[in-house]
Amino acid sequence: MKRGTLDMFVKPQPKKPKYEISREKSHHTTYPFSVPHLPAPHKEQLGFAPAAESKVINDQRDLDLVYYQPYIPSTIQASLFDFLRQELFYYRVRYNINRGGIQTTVSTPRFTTVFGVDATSHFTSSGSLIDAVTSSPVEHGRYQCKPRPLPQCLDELRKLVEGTTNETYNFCLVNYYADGNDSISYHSDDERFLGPNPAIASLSLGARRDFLLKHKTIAPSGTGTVPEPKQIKLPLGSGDMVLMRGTTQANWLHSIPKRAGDEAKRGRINITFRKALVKRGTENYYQYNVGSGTVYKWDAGLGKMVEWTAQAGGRIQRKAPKNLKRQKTYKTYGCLVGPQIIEEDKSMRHSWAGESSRDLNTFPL
Ligand SMILES: O=C(O)CCC(=O)C(=O)O
Repeated sequence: MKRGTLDMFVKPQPKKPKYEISREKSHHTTYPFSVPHLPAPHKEQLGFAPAAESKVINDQRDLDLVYYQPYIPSTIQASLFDFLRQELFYYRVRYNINRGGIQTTVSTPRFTTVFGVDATSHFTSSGSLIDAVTSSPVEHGRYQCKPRPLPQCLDELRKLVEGTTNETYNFCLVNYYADGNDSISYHSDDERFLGPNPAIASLSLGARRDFLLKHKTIAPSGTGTVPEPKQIKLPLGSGDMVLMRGTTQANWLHSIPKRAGDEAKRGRINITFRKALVKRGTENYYQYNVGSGTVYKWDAGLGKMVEWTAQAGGRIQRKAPKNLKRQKTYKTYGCLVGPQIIEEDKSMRHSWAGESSRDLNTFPL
């Protein structure tokens, strides 16, 4: 037997990507590694989006959704998922908060990454940050975080979605749910830095997962009982897009709950396009979606995200993160807590950070 043949059986072999890799790449000083441009067949097929007519869902109080089932053509749903999972860099963010005087570590139960900058600044085509009004370079210290421009592959999607939804976006948040244990708890994207009635376009790729919506608590009026709006479940499949607009964020909460079963094991990517108006939005999005932690990259041979470092030409494989052991349900906040580590509850994060616009009658920027 030839030397190396045995190795083939022992070592996991890198799998060939199921998409054509473009030679052109997006580079930026803030990227841990460069990101290939969208494969040409993807770009071509995106010309056929939206792949289905949209359905407006506004038959419930304060709800205004536009649902495309699907938005991304079926010809590229799977390979676009593979491409974005393989080529982007992800984070598993942990952050500390002080809850009632106790230092607690919050662990985000999914991989995240983010690109963009709020409306007070722009990126030039060469990747420099300039002031949106004066066009001079952004002064040192405007941001504590390091904003990143959208790589070409996500910028192409942004332009497409802007054209369809008639809205403009300056942020792209990406979630990767590795399996059914990854989730996002009930929250609304109602931060003040998004302005009143923000439009958020949300694209799904990969495993089908339930998207649940429920109305925020309605205070009883003096004139009798208010009919409780029904909860909604949209079984988001690969390629689907939901536009949440109007009064939806101010009044409704949404979540992707944990799931058992094989479908969720396929992994799911969610991409949201949003528009942050002020620099607080930039700080918030980078803090909670990049943090200060380790970079993760998909390892096709191992079939999981692995820690990535620039040393040794890129990949250093360490243990993939294990989901935190559930220890106790913390009823008040509806999330899982261990001794001092809890899984993220986005709604808690906003109110603790004083960023929720829920209890404000005005809209201070
Ligand atoms: O994964 C999804 O569909 C929802 C993501 C979400 O709610 C968020 O990023 O705020």
